[in-house]
Amino acid sequence: MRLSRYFMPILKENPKEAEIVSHRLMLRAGMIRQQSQGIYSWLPLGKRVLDKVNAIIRDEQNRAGAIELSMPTLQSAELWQESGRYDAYGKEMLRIKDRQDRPMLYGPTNEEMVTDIFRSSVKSYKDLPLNLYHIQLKFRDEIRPRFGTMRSREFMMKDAYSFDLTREAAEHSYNKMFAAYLRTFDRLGLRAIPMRADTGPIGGKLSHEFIILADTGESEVFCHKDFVDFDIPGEHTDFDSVEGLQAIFDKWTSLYAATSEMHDEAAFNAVPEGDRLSARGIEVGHIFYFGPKYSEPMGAKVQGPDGKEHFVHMGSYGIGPTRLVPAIIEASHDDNGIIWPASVAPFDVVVINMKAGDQACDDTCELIYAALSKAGKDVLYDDTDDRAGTKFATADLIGVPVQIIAGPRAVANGEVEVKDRKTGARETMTIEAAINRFVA
Ligand code: P5A
Repeated sequence: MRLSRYFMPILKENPKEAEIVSHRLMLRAGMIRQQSQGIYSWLPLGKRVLDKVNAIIRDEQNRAGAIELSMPTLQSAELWQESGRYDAYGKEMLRIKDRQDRPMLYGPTNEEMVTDIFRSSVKSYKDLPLNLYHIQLKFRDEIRPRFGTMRSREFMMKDAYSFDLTREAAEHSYNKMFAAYLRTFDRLGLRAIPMRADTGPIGGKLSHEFIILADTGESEVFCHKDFVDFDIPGEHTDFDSVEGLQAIFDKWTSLYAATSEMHDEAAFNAVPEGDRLSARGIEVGHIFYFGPKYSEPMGAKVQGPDGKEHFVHMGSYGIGPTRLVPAIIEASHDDNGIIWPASVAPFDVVVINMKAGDQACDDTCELIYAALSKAGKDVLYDDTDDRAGTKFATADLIGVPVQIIAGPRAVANGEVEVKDRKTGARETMTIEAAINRFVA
């Protein structure tokens, strides 16, 4: 991508409305734009990061055996009347009428809709287990939308829904998502700790919130400090192994960890004082087991091996991609801007032409740009005629992990400078060596 032809509206000044660093940096880097309260456009740079986050989420959902579909944002009120949640959901639900005066709503979540899909075609236990997910916009008319896309009214959610014949089987489905979530957040460069949490309007008795520790987090959390160093389930985790996944779940729930709503002061005080971590956190995921809460009122049942009909046991599993992007920034930035983990960086490398119009600089940059693009890298080429200082500031602000800097003096020697955004380390090397670093 040539910066001269890209759309990346950088702000020079700090936006006044942004209270936390991620919101400030997302606005300054031209990643998002507020359209109305708690409703955002994702501009091209932000969209790239969001897409990469979603690709990792999708990859781990698929690995755990979940199957992707796509459900609409608008739902009929009837479904919600069946489950009994239409009235209970309150003012957070955006209610709409269509031209025939039929009550509709902008979905805040999809338990009802997916239960309807399930009951229309699954009739036998032989088709279980089943886990269906999508990545779709949701709307919740939050009282206090704030911090940009961290808590917005329209937001994206990956929501998965599992269906099983028995409670035991449903627990295995829960454990699959539990392990998948640990892997997902790890791949996003985050340490998320599962904590016992309140189930709120989704319901059920068992749930875990996945929390990132951050001073700007909205939740107050309490946990054992050892969670910070626990091992993440590996790439070859067998998601069909009931014992294997149970062992992961048991280990990750063996020590104290709870959000303020579920906090048990006495249990926390039993943790040795030096091991207690009392902090603020950002909830990036939340998983639930609620058994037949929706299947019973909505008549979602299958024939079991005993020939009888059974209401299915369900769980639901949410991750907030549009919250994850600012959460990653909260965890990874410095005074100059964002520092993206390589896995979600909008570009792998930025090539900075320090003297656009200078033949040798232009030729060198074009050569590097072409070679790296051909090698499948996402390359941003700063071919603008901005001052070098502006270019460096922009490259630092948008947080691309590696900068290749081509200035007249180095280029005259057949060299460029390679800068690591995170450490700030700079290295002068031949053009060929700079290319090989990515191509090899
Ligand atoms: C689980 C999947 C649910 O809605 N139903 C389907 C269940 N859970 S939840 O905890 O309410 O939300 C799941 C995740 O969505 C993100 N999220 C938000 N992100 C941005 N702005 C919001 N207003 C918002 N509300 C929820 C969070 O990451 C949450 O964990």
